[in-house]
Amino acid sequence: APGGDARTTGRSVLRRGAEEVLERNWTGTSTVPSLGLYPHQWSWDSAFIAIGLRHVSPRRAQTELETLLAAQWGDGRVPHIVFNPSVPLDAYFPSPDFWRSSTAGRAAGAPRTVQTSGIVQPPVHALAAWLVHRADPELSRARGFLARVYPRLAAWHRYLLHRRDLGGGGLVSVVHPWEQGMDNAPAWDAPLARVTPAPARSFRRADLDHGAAEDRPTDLDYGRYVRLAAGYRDGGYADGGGEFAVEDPSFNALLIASEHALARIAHELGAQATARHARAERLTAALVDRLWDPERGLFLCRDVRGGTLVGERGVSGLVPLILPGLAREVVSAVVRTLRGPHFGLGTTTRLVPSYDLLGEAFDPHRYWRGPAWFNTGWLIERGLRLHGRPAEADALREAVLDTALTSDFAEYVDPYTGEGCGTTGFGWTAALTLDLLH
Ligand code: 9WN
Repeated sequence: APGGDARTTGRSVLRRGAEEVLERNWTGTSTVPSLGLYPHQWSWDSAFIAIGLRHVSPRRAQTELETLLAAQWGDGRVPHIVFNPSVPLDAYFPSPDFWRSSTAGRAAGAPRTVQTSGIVQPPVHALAAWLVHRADPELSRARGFLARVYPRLAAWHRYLLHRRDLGGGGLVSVVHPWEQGMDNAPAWDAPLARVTPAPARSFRRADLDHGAAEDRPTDLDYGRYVRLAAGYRDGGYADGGGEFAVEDPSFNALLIASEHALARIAHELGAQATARHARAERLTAALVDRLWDPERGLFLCRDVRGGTLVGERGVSGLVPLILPGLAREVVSAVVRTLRGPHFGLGTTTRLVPSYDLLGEAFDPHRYWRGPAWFNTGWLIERGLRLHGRPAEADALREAVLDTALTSDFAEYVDPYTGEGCGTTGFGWTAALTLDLLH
């Protein structure tokens, strides 16, 4: 049919476009999220990028993860940014002279030769490593890929589970909104309100050279981000005492999914896997116990310092749909919420907004306060498929692919119109497009 031909052509244009973005953003050892706005290596970006890159070059996908893991700290943390020394200091803020990892992070075992940030990002890496391995098991075995990354991934999870259980209930806390990856999500507003912002004059934002101010976090948010990060640094990046600690559903769900992947990796390497699967199941139970809200039909963030659940509905609360061990009634409730008025999937929207369409803080263009992002779209698509909802998964996949093409691989888009926001040529948008095309 002529319609079918047009679609096939459209898809091959999309595939070529996505491959070109990954090619342009490749530095030789890793892929930058964006040439202008984010010119270094980011932790969870690299995991998502490797998941797409495995379809283009399994070797490059392995290298992507190996480069990131080579910057791991002695205490097991995987830093959220690995800085490229050939990029000028003022190209991104906060730069290496802010984090001072090799001096301030000495006690925590920061690497000496490479500069990094001192906070972390969501642990998508073991999941990515497993998917990368499966793309070309022969090459992976020949290079000893899994055998080399396994101990590092295990130490990473150990760090999170042992040093970051700040609420004492078995889940991991983030100590900075940048760690969770959805930087200005409205769920952070209440816990962040306790943090005195650093004066706007005390730092210079480089992001505004590349992105429209209306699409980015506000100066007030930045003041608080800077104050929190500086406090963590000045305490030698030791965990426990900070004024911000939040248990987030997406961060913990990604850890659980990665723990299941680590079990598969262990099994592939001939080691014991059952203890890891069991741990993932215990963590799933803790997630439901501590963060599930049956009335709202989604997971919430727990403000550990304030001792309360935060009543905001965000996409983070839907991401646990990726978990295999979720009870049937929880799955049904999450899907109902996804399709209901707060997220509108299949009715008022074709993509998943990052925040409640009916929420007071909703803004269709401002970063994580409404726009649809491609990594969360990919995760929800995977969750729908896992839980036997192929029609909904297919519809979401089509919408994500169409929007990637029309927005030129935007960083995020207006959830109603699909209009691109932030930057274009964005790494994980291109990579996850490729993965959905396969
Ligand atoms: C701070 C790189 C990163 C993503 C985050 C996204 C944004 C950084 C920023 O860009 O955060 O880490 O400067 O705004 O929120 O999820 O990893 O793409």
